[in-house]
Amino acid sequence: MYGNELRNITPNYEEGPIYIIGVEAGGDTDDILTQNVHIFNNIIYNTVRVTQTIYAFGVRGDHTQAVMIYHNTIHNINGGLYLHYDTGDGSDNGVHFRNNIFDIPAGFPLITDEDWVLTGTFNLSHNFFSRTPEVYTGTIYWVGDPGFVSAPTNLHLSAVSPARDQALVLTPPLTRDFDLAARDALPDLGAYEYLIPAPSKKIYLPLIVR
Ligand SMILES: [Ca+2]
Repeated sequence: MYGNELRNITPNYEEGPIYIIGVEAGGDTDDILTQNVHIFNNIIYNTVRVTQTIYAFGVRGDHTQAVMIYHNTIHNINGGLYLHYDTGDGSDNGVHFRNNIFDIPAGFPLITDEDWVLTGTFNLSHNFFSRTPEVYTGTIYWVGDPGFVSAPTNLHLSAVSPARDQALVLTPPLTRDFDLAARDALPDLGAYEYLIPAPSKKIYLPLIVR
């Protein structure tokens, strides 16, 4: 799942939490694995909470392998990640969050952990958070203003964004961004690669004839 723009979502359900994107798996030992799921280069922004918290991602850790959630840009949503875990059987250590930007307003959760998931079930690194998450920061992360050009209308990174050139290079590398522009050798966090503007002036050399 990639290249989606999910915005202005205002679901109103009595029971929560609500996920914009959900990865669910079975909770019993003989349930099938949820595996080889790739969710990347999506932009998710501007939801309005009615009754229940709306999270960008809801992910269940049971029976998961190679669930990869990377290079997504999240802005102005009432929740970042909702993680939960029930009764996995030990093969369930494969949800990876890498190279995402979670720009969540103050007063709303960046990460909610329903069941205090087992160490190793969820793997986070190289994510950018608007502040320090409540749980599971991961090994390498950044906190602060991601430096968008003009949120929410333009979630590209500005020239001074601290999210530029910080991404973990994946295997195989992700070669394109949300706009299908080429990512460079030092990929940026989030859905967009910052493109160095082309020179705006042309240089004319003197023509010499002999
Ligand atoms: Ca770059």
